[in-house]
Amino acid sequence: MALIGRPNVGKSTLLNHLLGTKLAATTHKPQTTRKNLLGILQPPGGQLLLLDTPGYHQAKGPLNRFMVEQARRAIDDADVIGYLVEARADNAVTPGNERLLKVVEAAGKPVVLLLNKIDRLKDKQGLLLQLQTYSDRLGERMKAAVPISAYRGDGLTEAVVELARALPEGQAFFDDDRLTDASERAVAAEFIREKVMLATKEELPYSAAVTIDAFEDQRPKIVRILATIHVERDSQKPIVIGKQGERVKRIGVAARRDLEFFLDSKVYLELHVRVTTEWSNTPRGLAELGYGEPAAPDLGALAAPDTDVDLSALADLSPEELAGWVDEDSSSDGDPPDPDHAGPK
Ligand SMILES: Nc1nc2c(ncn2[C@@H]2O[C@H](COP(=O)(O)OP(=O)(O)O)[C@@H](O)[C@H]2O)c(=O)[nH]1
Ligand SMILES: [Mg+2]
Repeated sequence: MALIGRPNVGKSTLLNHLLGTKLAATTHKPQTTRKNLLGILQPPGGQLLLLDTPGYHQAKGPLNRFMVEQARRAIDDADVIGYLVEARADNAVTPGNERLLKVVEAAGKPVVLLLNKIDRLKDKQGLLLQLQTYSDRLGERMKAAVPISAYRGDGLTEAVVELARALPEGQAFFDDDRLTDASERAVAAEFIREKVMLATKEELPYSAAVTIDAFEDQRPKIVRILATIHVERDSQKPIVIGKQGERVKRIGVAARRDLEFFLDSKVYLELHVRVTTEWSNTPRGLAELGYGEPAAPDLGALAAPDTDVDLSALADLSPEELAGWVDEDSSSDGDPPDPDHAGPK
């Protein structure tokens, strides 16, 4: 299932609280999450796959487009949508949520509405107005609505129960001790980026990215990590480094603390700051810093294309014959066209 919502509504906080450990980066700044991140919740006798997503917002520029595309893809792939909205005491739907609500309506999937940050809401009665609005709009698709505080933990058991109830039964995908499908390297990069965001206030908008240059796992002794913080412009470098390097040092100390907890090991962390000009403005720059298409085709790419050919004869083929067919197809014209040789311009 996918955790969907506007930037800053608390999706990543919810994921972390449910998993009982910090996995996703969370800050008070919008657009902290840039890429979908899978958390695997393992209640007794089941497995819930929760996809944390970037906030749904109006996309300007390649990085924002990538982020919104991630959220859309999560909606497409999910069996159930966990739709987070900020709890409020009236029936208003903010313009941002209105756009997202339309996407959720169009997806036609079961929705569990999660009204987050109830700890900040004084007038709990007013929640009913908000609930009614969403229930009118989503109709039967809305399977449940649960007021929660992702931060404090209120309502989370009920939220999980409702999400699990809305999910179809299926095979467990992962081993029962897995927390995520993301690599430790990827998580390390996110933890460091979170600390950069927290340490830089508004001076450095959203132009930092982190790559891991080396990850030497010498557990149980130590994990040695070398990472680069990429900024877009020369003027941003001193903002991250700080006076006599004090800021980057603080970033390192804070990131190392989280990493030692996550990796359950002593960690040696070395950070470098580099200007990677306009990395967020080109698809190539984005891909190089980890915001590109995954190397392996995703399920979307493997979906059967529309065809008017009668495929019923396939049913009579043995598996061996079928394998032969598939091979032959993919070596001739089954491959997607090479974008660099896509014919006359
Ligand atoms: N008061 C309150 N704050 C919350 C709650 N959940 C999240 N937050 C805060 O909202 C901000 C955004 O959280 P985050 O999880 O990064 O939001 P995301 O962008 O939806 O992933 C952070 O400062 C969180 O501490 C909650 O239940 N109550
Ligand atoms: Mg987030």
